[in-house]
Amino acid sequence: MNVEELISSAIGGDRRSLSKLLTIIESGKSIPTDNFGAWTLGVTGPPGVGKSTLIGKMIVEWISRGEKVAVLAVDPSSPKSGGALLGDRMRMAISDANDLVFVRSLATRNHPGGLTSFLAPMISLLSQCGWTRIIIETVGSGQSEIRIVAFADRVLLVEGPDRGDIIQAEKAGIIELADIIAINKSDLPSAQLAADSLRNSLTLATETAIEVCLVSAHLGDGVTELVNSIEQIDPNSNRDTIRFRERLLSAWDSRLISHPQFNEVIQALSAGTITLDEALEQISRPTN
Ligand SMILES: Nc1nc2c(ncn2[C@@H]2O[C@H](COP(=O)(O)OP(=O)(O)O)[C@@H](O)[C@H]2O)c(=O)[nH]1
Ligand SMILES: [Mg+2]
Repeated sequence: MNVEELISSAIGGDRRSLSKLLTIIESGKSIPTDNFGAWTLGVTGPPGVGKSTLIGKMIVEWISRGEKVAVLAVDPSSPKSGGALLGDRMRMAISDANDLVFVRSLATRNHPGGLTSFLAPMISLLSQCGWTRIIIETVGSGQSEIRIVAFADRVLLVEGPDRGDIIQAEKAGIIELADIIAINKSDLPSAQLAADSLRNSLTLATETAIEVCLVSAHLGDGVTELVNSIEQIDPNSNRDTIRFRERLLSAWDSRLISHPQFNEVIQALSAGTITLDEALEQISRPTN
């Protein structure tokens, strides 16, 4: 099948065609996609806080509301299938779960220039194929993850009951990107304290109130309320500026790193044959 045939087959619901098209996009080829104004949510937070487990629970909630959920997991340890995200019991309870959930893992290590140039077309394609809730899961621990999550129109920061992690997120600037924060593992005793102390520090630090929800992905507590709040997020909030700043920076980085002379210029710099200004001059010249 050629790309056009794959697209119409994917739009018709064929998951293998959709997977193939995502692989084509990931390999750097561009495919024609229409932008349907996709609904996107970035989910970020430190490893182990329960992002994947929580996403699984939110998927169940969305399915019950008639949505179809696709997950792009930029987290090497994340479950690779919708069934694994939902868990066996849930998968059996939702008989057509497999038609309503789609999961794709993306590895950052394959893409030194970042995932920037792939995310937008992937999101468009998924939306074109009828996926109404598109989730991007990423470990929120560094600049590149912040940039990935900035590609979503809504951002959920997930934290555990450990105050230390939350302080890290504050330092990394992730909280500025977030529309809503979920403190997961509310079944553990320290969660309430973590939520209270975060709420306090947020009221001091920011003018606009960011909602802090307590949830337990294990028990399912607070998940309906969390999804309700996420649905009410206005994607054109004042966080837009921060997001577009990150999107622009990541597009810039990715262009720089994929410049054919990038390595050459670094060599020349370390050999002392050119100055930093000359280096910049060389790699900011357009290549095509
Ligand atoms: N106690 C408790 N553990 C949880 C909860 N949600 C997830 N976990 C556990 O936390 C660990 C990491 O979960 P995972 O979803 O893979 O986290 P991720 O790395 O953020 O995606 C797993 O062992 C989960 O079973 C919760 O609500 N309560
Ligand atoms: Mg995960």
